Amino acid sequence: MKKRVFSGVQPSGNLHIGNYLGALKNWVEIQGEYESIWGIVDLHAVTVYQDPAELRSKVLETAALFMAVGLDPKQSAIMAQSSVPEHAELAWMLTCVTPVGWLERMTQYKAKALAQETVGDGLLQYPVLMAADILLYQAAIVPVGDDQAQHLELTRDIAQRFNSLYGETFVMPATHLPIVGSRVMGLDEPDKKMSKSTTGAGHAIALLDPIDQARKKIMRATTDSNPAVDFAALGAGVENLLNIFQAFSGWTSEKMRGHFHGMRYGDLKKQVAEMVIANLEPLQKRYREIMAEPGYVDSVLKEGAERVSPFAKSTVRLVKERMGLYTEA
Ligand code: AQP
Repeated sequence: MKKRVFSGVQPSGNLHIGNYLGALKNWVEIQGEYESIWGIVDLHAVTVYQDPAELRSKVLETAALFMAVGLDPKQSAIMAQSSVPEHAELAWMLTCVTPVGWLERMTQYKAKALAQETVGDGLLQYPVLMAADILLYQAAIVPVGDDQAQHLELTRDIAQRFNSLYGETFVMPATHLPIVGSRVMGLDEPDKKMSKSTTGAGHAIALLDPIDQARKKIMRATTDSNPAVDFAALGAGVENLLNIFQAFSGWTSEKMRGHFHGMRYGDLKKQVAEMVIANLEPLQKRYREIMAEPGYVDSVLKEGAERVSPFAKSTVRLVKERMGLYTEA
C-alpha cells in the first residue's frame, strides 16, 4: 500500500514563486509515489481577517493553480480544508493535549501576533490545526518550505504526547524539504522570506503576475555594491537570485558556478528573468484554460473532499475511542 502525503497552501493572497519552489513543485514530483492529498487550507487563512468574497475566490484560484502547476486530480485529492469538518474536530482534541507554552514559542506566531492589533486565539492555535491536518490522514511525509519546519516538529511532539497518553494512534510524519528553494527571499528585502502578506510592489513574483511585471521585479531586485557574481562572497540578494534560477532549472551547483561566476549583475538578472518567465508562461496558459471551464474547479474540490472523507472519519472515530469520547455503536 502507498504511504500517504498531505500538504496545504493558505488561500490568503497571491501564490508566489516561493510557494511554488518551496512546496508545489515538490508535490508535483511526488504525487504518483504516494497517496496524495493537497489542501487549500482556508481555516488557516482566517486566523487573520480575510475579506469573505476575496477568500471565496482565492480558494478557487488556488485550486486552479494547483492543477496549472501539474497536480493531477485523478492521481491526487485536491480539497478545501473547511469542507472536511474532521480537520476542526481533530484540532480541538489535539488542543486539549497541547501545552500553551509550546504554541507561544512558535516563531511564526510571534511574528504574526506582532502585526495584529488584537491577536485572535486562532493565530495561537494555528499549528495545532496544522497538526490535525496532517495526523487526520496519518500522513507519512509532509512536503513544505523551510518556514514550516518548526510547525512540523511541533506536530510530531503533539502526536507523541497523544500516543503516550492514549496509546499508539498516530503515524509520525517526516518533514520533506526541497534541496534548493526551501526558502525564497523577498526580491526587495533579501533578508526576509518572500511572503504573500508582504505588500511591497517589488517583493514577490506572483504565479499570475503579468509577464512584463515579473521581469521588471527581477530587474529591480536588491543586490549589493559589487559589480559581478563572486561565489566566494555572495550577498543575500544575489544568492537569492541564483537560488531561484537553480530551483527552476535543476542545474547542479557546479554548473551554476561555472556559468554565473564573474557575470555582471545586470546579465544575471536578465537570465533569471528569462528562466522564471519560461516557467510562468505555460503555467498561466493552463490556469486560464482551467478557469474557462464552468464548474470544473468546484467539481474537483467536491470530488477531492468526498475521496478523503472516509480516512478523516475513521481517524476521528479512532481518536474519540482512544480518548473515551462517546461514539455511536
Ligand atoms: N518564501 C518561501 N520560500 C519557500 N517556501 C515557501 N512557502 C511559503 N513561503 C515560502 C511554503 O509554501 C507553502 C504554503 O505556504 P502557506 O500558504 O501555508 O503560508 P506561508 O508559509 O505563511 O506563506 P506566505 O506566502 O508567507 O503567506 P503569509 O505570510 O501571508 O501567511 C508552505 O509549505 C510554505 O513553507
